[in-house]
Amino acid sequence: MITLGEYIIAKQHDFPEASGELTLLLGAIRLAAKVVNREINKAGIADIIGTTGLENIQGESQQKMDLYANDVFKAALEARGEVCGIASEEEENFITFDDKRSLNSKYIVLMDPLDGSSNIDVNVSIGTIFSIYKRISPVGEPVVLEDFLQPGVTQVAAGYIIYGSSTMLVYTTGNGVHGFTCDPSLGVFYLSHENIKIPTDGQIYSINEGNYLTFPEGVKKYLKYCQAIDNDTNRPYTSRYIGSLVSDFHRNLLKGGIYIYPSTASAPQGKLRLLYECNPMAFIMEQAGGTASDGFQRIMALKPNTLHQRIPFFCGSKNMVSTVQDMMQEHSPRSEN
Ligand code: AHM
Ligand code: MG
Repeated sequence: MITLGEYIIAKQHDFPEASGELTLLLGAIRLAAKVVNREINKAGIADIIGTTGLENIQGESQQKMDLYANDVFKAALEARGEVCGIASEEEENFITFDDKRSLNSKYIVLMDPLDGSSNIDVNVSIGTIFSIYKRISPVGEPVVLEDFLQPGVTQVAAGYIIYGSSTMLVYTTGNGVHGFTCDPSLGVFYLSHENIKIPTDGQIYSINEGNYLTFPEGVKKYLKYCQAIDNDTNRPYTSRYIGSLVSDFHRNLLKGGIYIYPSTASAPQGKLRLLYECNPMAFIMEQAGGTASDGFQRIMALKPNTLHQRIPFFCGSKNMVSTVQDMMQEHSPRSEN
């Protein structure tokens, strides 16, 4: 039985220049995950479900647990002094940690502290998503916006925690994707899924089909393709949509499938955030052998413009994403001209 802490230290040797800072940083995330997990597990009996009556910067209603998780991760990251700044889906602006030790650290963290949190009231799995970069501003100075607007290809590490029927932490540092399951009696994460690979061809598609009428033509065509009967390709595929990105992603990662959140009439750029949701999931997906795209281009190659930027997201088994991309291309305004 290998614990997450032991595994991270063992893997540190993959990086000859490693100073141990990333190891401590991942340790802070692991600790915050355990605290949030404990609170989520008693959500039904404590006064922590429901909304705060407030909205976040994107005009979405904030759940009490959104804010709680945000505070826990922020405090854990600040306390260890291994991070010079963070940006969060729940914060309007990025935050500088300005004690001397933090200012001298080289890492920044971007996070969605509690994704899919509207599912908490009904006891459905939710998650935390995080992404780690090296700052580009000089060490010793406060972080600047440009530190956070780096393309996903520069990520040093990314991961998620899924608070589900069991709690798991899945992460990559660019050397494969590894999953750890929490033993609740000990509060310890043990290695349970080493080197996860997504099947090249999957049979599950995950999308909020209620928005069908305003999907791009390429997506509509792909959905009809998924539903068509064809023995050779095992179609029709199975439709599964929890409405909790981490859970939908995790299932598809293990079983093979595609997750799509395209542009819709009410969300012309899609709903998901490039920095807090799409880039980290794209890094994990690529490391597992899959693909993540905005329908046309690789997600991780995009240069972000703003902290809370949204982007259409097509992510999963390589051949599935490639098929839908071809259909998007075929129906793009450029190819129709
Ligand atoms: P959130 O960050 O506000 O929780 O929103 C993201 C969530 C994802 O977890 C999920 O995949 C998606 O929103 C569901 O959206 P919809 O209800 O429009 O299908
Ligand atoms: Mg989210």
